[in-house]
Amino acid sequence: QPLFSSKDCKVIFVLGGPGSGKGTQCARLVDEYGFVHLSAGDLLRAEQNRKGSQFGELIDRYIREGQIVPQEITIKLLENAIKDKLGNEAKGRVLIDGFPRKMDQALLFDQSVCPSQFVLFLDCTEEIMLQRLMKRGETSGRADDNAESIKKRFRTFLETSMPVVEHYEKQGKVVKVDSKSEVEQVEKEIKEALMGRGI
Ligand code: B4P
Repeated sequence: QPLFSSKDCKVIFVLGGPGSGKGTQCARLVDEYGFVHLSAGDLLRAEQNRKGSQFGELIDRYIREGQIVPQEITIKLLENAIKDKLGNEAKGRVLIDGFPRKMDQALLFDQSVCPSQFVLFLDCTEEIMLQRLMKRGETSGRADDNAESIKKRFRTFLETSMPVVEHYEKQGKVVKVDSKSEVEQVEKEIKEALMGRGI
């Protein structure tokens, strides 16, 4: 029995390669649609920096290496964040960006936290994603916005995260949007896609 009912808690996963625009686009959708936006990456970075966290070092290592942080940590952080933002009954719409990035996370979340509605998949090329991340790296201070980490993140995405997208595709749950163009254009296409899903 999942912790939250999918009748009350409407979960949309936002997936795409590193630099495909997940965080950027989610931030733009929040106000207009009344979504609560949770970023798996942001939650992990916040936990990493939290004083007294027992997972700080471990998270730092995984992020630097572009690897998937163990699901127990990520799922617990998401569960707490949902309760925090939506209350114990979790009534509302949630955009979860950068999650699930691995099959085990997808299955466990759908089974034990809340069955997701669908996946918004941002489709981009590695060439464009690399350019965006290197540019962000000039100012972000993020440990993983450098050429070496980015290469590893691309690999993890292809090997570990794409199977998740394929899993949901088989269930007819993937809404794919081209995210190669500029931010405003991508936003427009996402809105059209959401309308197509009755949102
Ligand atoms: P994330 O924090 O999710 O990082 P990301 O993939 O780079 O996406 P982000 O949302 O930040 O960037 P965006 O494309 O919007 O993950 C980082 C790491 O955390 C992972 O490698 C992993 O180690 C760990 N992690 C995260 N989730 C996990 C999970 N579920 N399980 C385990 N571990 C997990 O933007 C990138 C740049 O492009 C920005 O500078 C933006 O301004 C620019 N940009 C965006 N759209 C653009 C456009 N259309 N045109 C031009 N520039 C654009």
